[in-house]
Amino acid sequence: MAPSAIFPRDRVTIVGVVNVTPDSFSDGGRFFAGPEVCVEGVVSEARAQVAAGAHVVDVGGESTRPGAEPVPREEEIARTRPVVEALAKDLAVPVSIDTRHAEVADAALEAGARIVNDVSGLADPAMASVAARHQATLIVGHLRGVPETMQDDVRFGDAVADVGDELAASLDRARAAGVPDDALVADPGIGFGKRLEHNAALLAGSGQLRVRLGVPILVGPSRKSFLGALTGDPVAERDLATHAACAIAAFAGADAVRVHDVEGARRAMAVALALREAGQGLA
Ligand code: HH2
Repeated sequence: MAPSAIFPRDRVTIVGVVNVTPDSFSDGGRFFAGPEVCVEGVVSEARAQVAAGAHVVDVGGESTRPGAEPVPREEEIARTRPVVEALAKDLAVPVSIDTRHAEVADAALEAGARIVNDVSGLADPAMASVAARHQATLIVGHLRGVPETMQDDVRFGDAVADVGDELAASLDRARAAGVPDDALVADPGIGFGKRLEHNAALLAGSGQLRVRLGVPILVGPSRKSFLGALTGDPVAERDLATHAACAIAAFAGADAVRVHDVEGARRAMAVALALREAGQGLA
């Protein structure tokens, strides 16, 4: 499958989340039996996500929640590589590796992943060349600094303009390392060093970002704390709010959403896409 076929314009691509971490903020520890990752459990969850409508399954081995402790590379590889290998063999959809580290991405791409999802915006200088060498799709996220401290000093003039400019610079670095344009996806980094008003502006501004950057836009608001701040919902009850945020972003122009609840997203995206297309017809 060519990279451009994974995020086509005529659908909203649904990326299902499978975190093989003990400490992710909403689904940590689900697939751990003692210290070991339970690969069968992950395969069964991923199959269910694909049956529910996921176009991509995204595997992460390190939590990036605010204040999270970094995971040693060997540990992150030990968590993710066997899972990626099993999923790449088992699933009919592409597997993505969610990592900030080129070494981890390299191991996952060797094991059959087709997409690198880097929330750090290429903080590891080797990341883009690893993606290029494997002819992988590269999702470039927006993050100032590191997850440990990203919420400490948040300042934007105009969040959509600032994030757009900073993402454009990261995308240029990826191009310079040999990643072709049709293999690039940009993500404004919802919840990554942003306050509620920035998250809201970036989701509503998905279409502006798309025009500014010229590549597909992925958004990942799933279950994040700004949704709790808006609704009062605890983390386990934020899927409805997630689907509202994703639907509005998709209506505004987002090409892809990263979610924990794929079934709900499929329904929300069916409606959002129909309304977006109807709106374009009226323009
Ligand atoms: N958010 C998280 C992780 N990966 N990838 C992209 N492209 N965009 C996002 O917004 C994004 C992401 C954080 O959420 P989660 O994986 O649920 O939690 P944790 O980082 O605690 O594992």
